[in-house]
Amino acid sequence: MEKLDSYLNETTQNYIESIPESRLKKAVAYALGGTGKRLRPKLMLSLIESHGMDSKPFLKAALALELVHTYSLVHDDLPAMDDDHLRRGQPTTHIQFDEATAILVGDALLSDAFRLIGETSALDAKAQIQMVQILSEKIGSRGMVYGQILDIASEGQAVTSDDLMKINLHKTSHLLEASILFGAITSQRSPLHAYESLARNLGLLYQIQDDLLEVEGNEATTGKSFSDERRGKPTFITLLGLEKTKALNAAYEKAIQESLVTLHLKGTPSAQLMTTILYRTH
Ligand code: GRG
Repeated sequence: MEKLDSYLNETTQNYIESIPESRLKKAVAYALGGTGKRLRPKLMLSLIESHGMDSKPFLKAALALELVHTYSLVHDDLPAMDDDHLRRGQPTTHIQFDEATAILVGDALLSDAFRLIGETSALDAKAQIQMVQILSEKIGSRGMVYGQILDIASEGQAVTSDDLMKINLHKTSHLLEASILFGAITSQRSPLHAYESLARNLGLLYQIQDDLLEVEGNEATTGKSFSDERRGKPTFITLLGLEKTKALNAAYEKAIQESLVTLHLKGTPSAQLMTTILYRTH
């Protein structure tokens, strides 16, 4: 994973250098900094490496996933959305800069993501178009943005655990699905739906873990503020109780382990990364 971190640092730096000198450039660099884990590009790159390929030629497409993820966090933290002040162990972008700059940072990151896919010259045109279609589908009006509006609409409403699952599927799983699909397309794997289903379960587990960490962790270890709890938003724990939430977590963990066996990923970099997610403490 250290190799992937070093690759990603360099690619991120080159991307930042491609932006004209401006407040926007400084704020983009700031938003991409901090303690971000860069899970989404690592999911793609580690899957490529798991299939015995060098992931370096595909770094730009991997960075596109991190740009989209960072855009979603910067916009989600805005006062009109979750109104958060701490992200990745540092003040949120609109606190450090201002709201207009934070909106533009998100706009730039989202737009530039598609440029980076087009600039990944190791991918043929067919693969690039497939990735553009998948990413757009997974994050747009039927994906992550839909999840965000469902989340906002659910505030103050009676929400069931199924509603919460639907929100999480759209807000969290879909971008993880795109990340794994990017890796599967690059390494020419099929059937794609098997990889998609693995990522879907990983995203749902990730969100259940967030709820568990919110009870068991604190702001110092997670580096983000616990706005859900403060805003009285429902979580799996408030809806199902701690024991059932832990059981749900264990069921997703089992499904993920089974997929890793079916896809012959056990013992590969991809499985190692997923294990760090399964047993994360922040
Ligand atoms: C604003 C269009 C729009 C969408 C926002 C992603 C999202 C939708 C909101 C962010 C808040 C949230 C709880 C999202 C769920 C996904 C999630 C667990 C994000 C945190 O991802 P990590 O842990 O963060 O990978 P780092 O900082 O490590 O990259």
